[in-house]
Amino acid sequence: MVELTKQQYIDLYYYMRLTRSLEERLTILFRQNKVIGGLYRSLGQEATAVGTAYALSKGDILSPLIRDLGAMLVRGALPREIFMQYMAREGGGSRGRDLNIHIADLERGFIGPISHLGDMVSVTAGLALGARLKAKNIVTMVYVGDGATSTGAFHEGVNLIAVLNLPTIIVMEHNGYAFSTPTEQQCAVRDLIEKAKAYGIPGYIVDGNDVVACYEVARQAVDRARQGGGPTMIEAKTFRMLGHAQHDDQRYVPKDLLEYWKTKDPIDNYKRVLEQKDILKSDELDQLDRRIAEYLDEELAIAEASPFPDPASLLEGVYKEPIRNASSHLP
Ligand SMILES: Cc1ncc(C[n+]2csc(CCOP(=O)(O)OP(=O)(O)O)c2C)c(N)n1
Repeated sequence: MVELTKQQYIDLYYYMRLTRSLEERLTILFRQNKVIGGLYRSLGQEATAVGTAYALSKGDILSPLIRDLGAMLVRGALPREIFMQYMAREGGGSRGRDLNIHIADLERGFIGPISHLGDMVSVTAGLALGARLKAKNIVTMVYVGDGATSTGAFHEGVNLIAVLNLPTIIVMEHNGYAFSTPTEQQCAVRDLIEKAKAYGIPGYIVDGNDVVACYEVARQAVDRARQGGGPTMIEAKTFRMLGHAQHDDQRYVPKDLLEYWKTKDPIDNYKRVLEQKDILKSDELDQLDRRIAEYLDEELAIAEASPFPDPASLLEGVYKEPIRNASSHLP
């Protein structure tokens, strides 16, 4: 058992609520046509991202997925950065060159969540190996969806992590669907964690909607990795409560499945835990929600004040060496 302090219990709520409220604001911005490109939500999966990321320490590095905005917030990403990035503003991490949450900051310990289907497993292995060669004791964590666990890239990456006994935690977010494909149509095992045996890695299943359980299982894995015990695979059983992205109305998901998972909402259930444990009362939770809403108002105002990038700067920061005479490269 891992003991949590009162403040840690509150932090876990804060980051889940911040994630959801931030994504709700992004949905409004999307409908106002202010978001450039797609919008990907993590509704229903906030506990997995927040609980696991919260187990890391300063210096550790994680590789999030589009469903792991919560993990990035735990690592210190600011809502204003996320707003600016989605709205392609100059002040965003990629200065309008790339979209949604594709930003990275190794100082704060997160690399850019591209929509990888397993490819970042090897990258995270490389980070852990590099740190080992530099005698730095860090832990890396990589998130993969259920669909991604069926790719060759996933297999090669996990195998390498196992063989090198790297301090890497592989979090499999089993959210029922890969785009519109239910897990049973792309994978013959019921529990993805069965794959861990094939690699010789210890594996644990966790209720991905229980933030404390996610924290505990990740914390034990992180501690073990830091002491030289090697990698762990975690299967977080959760559900994607919205379509793949904003354009997808998920009509292929049976309604009763959604009804069932609605009763397991990670935030609603955790509110009850906090009240039962006498950590926060209902009015204190409401107060915290209001503070988060005000904070997001302020962050959005900052983001909206950021200009769009100057078109003349388009080629800056895209390649390592700026292309001086772009027209000479045209046919
Ligand atoms: C090689 C490759 N094929 C297809 C895609 C398009 N794509 C992006 S995410 C995704 C589904 C991923 O499903 P899963 O791994 O289960 O993650 P989830 O979206 O459910 O979190 C697909 C097909 C891609 N990014 N890369």
